[in-house]
Amino acid sequence: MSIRLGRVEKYLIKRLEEDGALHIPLIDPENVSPEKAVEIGIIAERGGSAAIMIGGSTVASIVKLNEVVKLVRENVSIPIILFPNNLSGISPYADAIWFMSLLNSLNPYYIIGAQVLGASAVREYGLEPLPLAYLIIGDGGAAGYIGQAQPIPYDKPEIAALYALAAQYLGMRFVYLEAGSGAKNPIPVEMIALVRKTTSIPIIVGGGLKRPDAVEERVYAGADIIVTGTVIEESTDVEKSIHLFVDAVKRGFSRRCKRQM
Ligand code: 1GP
Repeated sequence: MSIRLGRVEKYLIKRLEEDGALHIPLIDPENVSPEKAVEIGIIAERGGSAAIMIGGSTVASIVKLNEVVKLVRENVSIPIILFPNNLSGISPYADAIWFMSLLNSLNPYYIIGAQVLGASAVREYGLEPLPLAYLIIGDGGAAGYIGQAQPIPYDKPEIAALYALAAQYLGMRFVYLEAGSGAKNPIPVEMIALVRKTTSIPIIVGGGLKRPDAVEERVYAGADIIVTGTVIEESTDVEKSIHLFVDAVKRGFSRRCKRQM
């Protein structure tokens, strides 16, 4: 019996094959109104982002989450992927969910407890689960605090690489290096490069990415998917912001290709 990939995962893999690296904006329903979320979604789709992620470390209102996901779903056709902080991050209106385990948490609830409690809702809602290893790097902001992480130090890339390899061996199909929303320093390029060298699953990088050049360098180092949240939510020109990040991802990937030739 072979693993049958779902529609969203197939789509992501195909876009990765075609475009090399991808940009995904993250919308936190605690930070933006449903109308602003729709605006970001429409502009992101038009601007070349691959999907929309919806979630946040402190999402508590399932009503608010559902409202945002539903409205974005009605206006945008790229996939909506939930980024849950807990059971309150599961909405029936999305396409898929990062079915994630916070591998470096000290609390088993965030490694497997919430997943056990949430699995039947994921099935009942028809959400596509995307198996994801979630790793908190540095202080990890609210995600690190809430998830009771034992954060991987910025200057210990070898630990992140070993976690990522273990995740791959456990059958997880994506790994997320998380610096935390609004982090002062994004994930170091040396860490991304070592994780890339050590594993073959797609690497998602997020947290504290505010400048296109920082995004370009992280894609050049080996990141496959770049997630930006705060910088787009707070932007006064969402269109320009999305355009700059999508372009930076493209530049980073084309430089990586040239280096490999
Ligand atoms: C947080 O990695 C994401 O979970 C995005 O972080 O809000 O800093 O872009 P920012």
